[in-house]
Amino acid sequence: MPKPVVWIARRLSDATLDRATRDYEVIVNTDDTVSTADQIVAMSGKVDAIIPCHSEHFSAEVAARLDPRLKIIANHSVGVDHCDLPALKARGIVVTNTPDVLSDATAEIAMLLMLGAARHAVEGDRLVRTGAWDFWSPSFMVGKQVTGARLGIVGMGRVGQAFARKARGFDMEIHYYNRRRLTPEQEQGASYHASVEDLLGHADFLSLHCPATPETTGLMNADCFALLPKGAVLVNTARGALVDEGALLAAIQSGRLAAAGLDCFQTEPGGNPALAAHENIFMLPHIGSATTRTRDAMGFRALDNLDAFFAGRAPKDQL
Ligand code: 8YV
Repeated sequence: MPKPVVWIARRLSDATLDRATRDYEVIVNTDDTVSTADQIVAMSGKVDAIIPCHSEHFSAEVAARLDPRLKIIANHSVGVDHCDLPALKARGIVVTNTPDVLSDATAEIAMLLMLGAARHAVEGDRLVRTGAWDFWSPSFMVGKQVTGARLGIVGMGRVGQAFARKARGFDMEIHYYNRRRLTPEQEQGASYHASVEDLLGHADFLSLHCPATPETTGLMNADCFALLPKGAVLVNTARGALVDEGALLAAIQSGRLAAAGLDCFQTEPGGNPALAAHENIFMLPHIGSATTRTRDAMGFRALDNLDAFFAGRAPKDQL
């Protein structure tokens, strides 16, 4: 039987490409560019499966135009907000993602952003790097202490729980909002809040870990920023769509927020120049899961899903 044909839409890790090439007939986008809707539609007529990243958009309009040859989209991402799931389902296309394997790497970036935002990492680095560091005083670059502070987590799924585990190493008091309350075993002493609004007043640091959906888009708006304790710090490693960036800017300018740490933005790639003007916003270019180990694990998880599908089994991560 001929091997299924798989389009790998971005340059995945070498180990992933080696395994994919061993088991499938593979077409790799070696240019590593983001494909347009027309390019995705054109490729769908040549392949049985696609492994895309969050950068390839499968909107309802794209889904309607996909070639019937395409049977499965095995995402190399845990987030699937770039896929219109009902529209793909209506076309009979199976969609999978890569949960679990990126939780620790993403939680590490959340920790980096939280610490960096709290302790003036951007300004401090700039001062030393540019030779502008010509002064020291006990009142110089005084930050906000993370140890023992209250951490609010919105979305206590795999990444949220991984971040809570790491934050416990800093003796943080964990508060969370989640659609469903966790079991006491999963909570590990964290305090549950039945709404985001209830949570916010308890969050000296607030970290977002929920998916971007129509319900969570613009979740952090002006009203929500106003409910945070004055001088709170926002961390976002989930999706840019969760934050109203105009409201974030206003909260930084008013001092309602002392700082923010962001790995994702409404516009990606690119970010937001108005936010970039503030050194108390520590920013990274969507690299939460970008470690060698995690990239391999994400690629392998996507391939595990393909293997199951083409062996006639339900993929573990079918959505
Ligand atoms: C990835 C992500 O870098 O998994 C996700 O949802 O946003 C990131 O971890 C990206 O999607 C890789 O495809």
